[in-house]
Amino acid sequence: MASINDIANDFIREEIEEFLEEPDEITRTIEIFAQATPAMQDIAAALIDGDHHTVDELTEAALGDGTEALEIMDDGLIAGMGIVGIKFRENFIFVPEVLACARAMKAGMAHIEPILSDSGIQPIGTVIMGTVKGDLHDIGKNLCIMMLRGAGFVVYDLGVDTSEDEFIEAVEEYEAPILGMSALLTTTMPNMGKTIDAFIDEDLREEVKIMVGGAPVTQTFADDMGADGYGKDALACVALAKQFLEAPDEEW
Ligand code: B12
Repeated sequence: MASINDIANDFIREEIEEFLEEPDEITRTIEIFAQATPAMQDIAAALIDGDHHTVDELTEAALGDGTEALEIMDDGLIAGMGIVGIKFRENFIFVPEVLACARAMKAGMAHIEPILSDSGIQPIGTVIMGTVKGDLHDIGKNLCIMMLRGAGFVVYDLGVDTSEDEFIEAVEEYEAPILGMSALLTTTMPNMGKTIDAFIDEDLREEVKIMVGGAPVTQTFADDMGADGYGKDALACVALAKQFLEAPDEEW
């Protein structure tokens, strides 16, 4: 088992010691950062600090040094956002600070997006993606979109606060066989189920495979609302979309 002293970055160690209280979260966070390189820890630290200039510079430098875009995404950006999420939940920081961290996340993503989105292969299928009505969180959805594009999917991004009608119109307009919905709030999660019901009402449910995701969403919730699949992260999102294409009639 990794120890906090396996983490090279002083700021990350202090953040864990000062702000994390749940034993399992402490263990998980230490494991994540102990296996990350010092350069990735520095990116995460700058993100936690809401310093978009430094995230921008360090991400560019890491790519220049040959670090894989996926490693930067997982060990730097997402790992940093994990600590931000815990501090926000425990009221150590508030919306303005989280917005600064989100801006820093986007500064890093701007560098890795062209790499992850550039598949260089023939398009393999079309996916509609959006964050559900009432929900403005788009970081996770955007990561999924990058990875889908990198895997060769054509993705139409409906953005945030997407209504049932907007999802239906997009699926019809682009004749998309796959729809992905993201939700980060327990209050907006039910809008996924409402959207699925709207597809049923329009007699379009058989035309599209629907996958769902977002931090509070679970496999059980996805099953209960009648989704075809649930993905815990961007890699799972791509895997699901590929499965839907390869065997469209199977249950997932
Ligand atoms: C950043 C953030 C914000 C930013 C959003 C900026 C942006 N452009 O997205 C801002 C500051 C705007 C914000 C606002 C609010 N937020 Co907020 N936010 C967060 C935070 C800290 C991080 C979310 C994030 O980006 N995570 C990183 C990404 C990479 O992870 P992810 O989104 O889960 O996505 C991954 C997977 O879930 C999956 N995935 C995502 N979508 C999909 C879709 C498919 C199809 C698939 C297969 C997979 C998949 O793949 C992704 C990549 O790996 C979370 C904390 C948390 N633990 O999640 C709170 C959190 C979600 N927010 C919360 C709250 C309460 C709010 C506000 C209500 C606060 C307020 N008082 O105003 C508002 C709501 C605004 C609104 N109407 O949406 C709560 C929600 C609690 C709850 N039970 O519902 C959380 C959990 C914080 C907490 N209290 O613990 N927030």
